[in-house]
Amino acid sequence: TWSAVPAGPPDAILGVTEAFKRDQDPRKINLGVGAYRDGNGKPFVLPSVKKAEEIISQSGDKEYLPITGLPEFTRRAALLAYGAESAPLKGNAVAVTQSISGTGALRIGGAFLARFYPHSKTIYLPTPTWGNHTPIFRDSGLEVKGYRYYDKKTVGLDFEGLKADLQSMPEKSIVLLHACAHNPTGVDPTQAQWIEISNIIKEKSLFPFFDMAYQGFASGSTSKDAFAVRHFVSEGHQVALCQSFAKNMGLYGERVGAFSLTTADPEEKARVESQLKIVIRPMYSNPPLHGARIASTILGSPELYSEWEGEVKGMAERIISMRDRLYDNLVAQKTPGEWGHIKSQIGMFSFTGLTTPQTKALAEKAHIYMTADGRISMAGLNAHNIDYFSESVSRAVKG
Ligand code: PLP
Ligand code: TYF
Repeated sequence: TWSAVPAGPPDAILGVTEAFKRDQDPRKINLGVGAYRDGNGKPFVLPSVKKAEEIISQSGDKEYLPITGLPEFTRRAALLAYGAESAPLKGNAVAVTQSISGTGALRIGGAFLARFYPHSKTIYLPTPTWGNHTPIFRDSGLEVKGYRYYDKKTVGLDFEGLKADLQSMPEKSIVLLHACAHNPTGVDPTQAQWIEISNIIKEKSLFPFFDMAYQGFASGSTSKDAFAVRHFVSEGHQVALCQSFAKNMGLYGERVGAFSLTTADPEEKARVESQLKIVIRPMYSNPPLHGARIASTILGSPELYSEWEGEVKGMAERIISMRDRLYDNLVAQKTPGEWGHIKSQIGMFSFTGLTTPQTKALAEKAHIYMTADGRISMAGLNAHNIDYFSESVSRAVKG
C-alpha cells in the first residue's frame, strides 16, 4: 500500500540532536535545538513550576477542557501579552484560545485566516525564519512568500530591504513578525524601528501576525519584550498573536500556548471565537489540561508570578553572560572577523556567521553540533564548555 511513499528528510533542527546522541566523545556539545540548559548543561524545571504543580496536585479533576481551553489561563495569557492598559483587552474585544504551544497557535491562526481573512491568502515571512513557519502556513492553506530581514554583510537587520519589501506588498497582505528574539538570527528591530514598521504596515493596511515564542527570554522583562505587540495594538492595528510558554516557563513538552485576535468589539469577538472553536474542534477537540493549569497558577498568584519573573530574568541573564564570555574569548584568541554580533544579538540564539563547511568541521573534529546555517543555541554553553567551544570555533575559522 505504501510502496510509493518516499522517505522524507529529517528535521533540520531535531536531526542535529540525533547526530549528537550518536557521538560518544565526552567533550561533545549540542547547540542545535533551542531549549534552555542550566549552568551544568542540564534541562531546567523552574522552581515556580514545581511549586505550581504541588498546588495543582492538591485539587482538580481530569475532565475535558472547553474547546478554547482553560478560561483563567487564556485570560491571564492575554493579559501577560497585551498588558493591563490594552484597549481591546479592557473592552472585552480579544478573542483568545488555548493552543498546543506556539506551533499549535500558528496552525490555528493560519487555518482561521485561510478561512476567514477576506483580503488576502498570502502571508509574508522574514528571510530567514523559523524552519517550521513555511510548512505550517502552507499546510494551513495560505500562500507563503518572503520579505528581506537579515543582512549577511552586516550580520544585522536589513532595515532598508525590510521597509522596501513592506512597501511593495499588495495592500492588506498578511505579514508575520517575530515579536522578539528572532529565530534563527537573534536580530530584532529597535523600538524606533518597530515604530516605523508599524507606520508602514498601517499605511499599506497590512495585517500583522505576531509570533511571540520568547516573551521574557530576550531582555529578561516580559513587558519590555512585549513592546512590539503592545505598540501595534496601541496604534490601533488589529493583530493576530501566537504565544508559547515552552521557553519562558520551560514547559516545552507540556505544550502550553495561546492564539488570539484583537477585534472591533465584544460582539465581533464572540463571532470570531465561535469560529475559532469550529476550526479547532476537528483538529484535536480540546487542549491538554496540566500545563495550562501550571501556567495559570503561576500567572494568577502574585508570589509565584514574581518568582517566575525572577527565573525568566535569570535564564536571560545567563545567556547574556555567555554572549559576553564567548565574544571576549574569540577576540582574545584573535579569531579572524568581527564578532560584535555575538553580544548584540538577542534571545536564545546566535547566528554566528559560521559557514556550513565550518559547522561540519566542528561536528567532525570537535564534536560540536549546531544547525548547518551556523545558528547556535546560546543556552547550550556554560562555564564548563565555553572555553573548549571558543577555541574550537577559533580553530575552525582560522581553517
Ligand atoms: N515560533 C518560533 C519562532 C519558535 O522558535 C518556536 C520554537 O520554539 C515556536 C514558534 C514554537 O514552539 P512550541 O510549539 O514549542 O511552542
Ligand atoms: O528553533 C528551535 O530550535 C526551537 C525548538 O520542530 C524546536 O524552535 C525545533 C524544532 C521543532 C520544534 C521546536
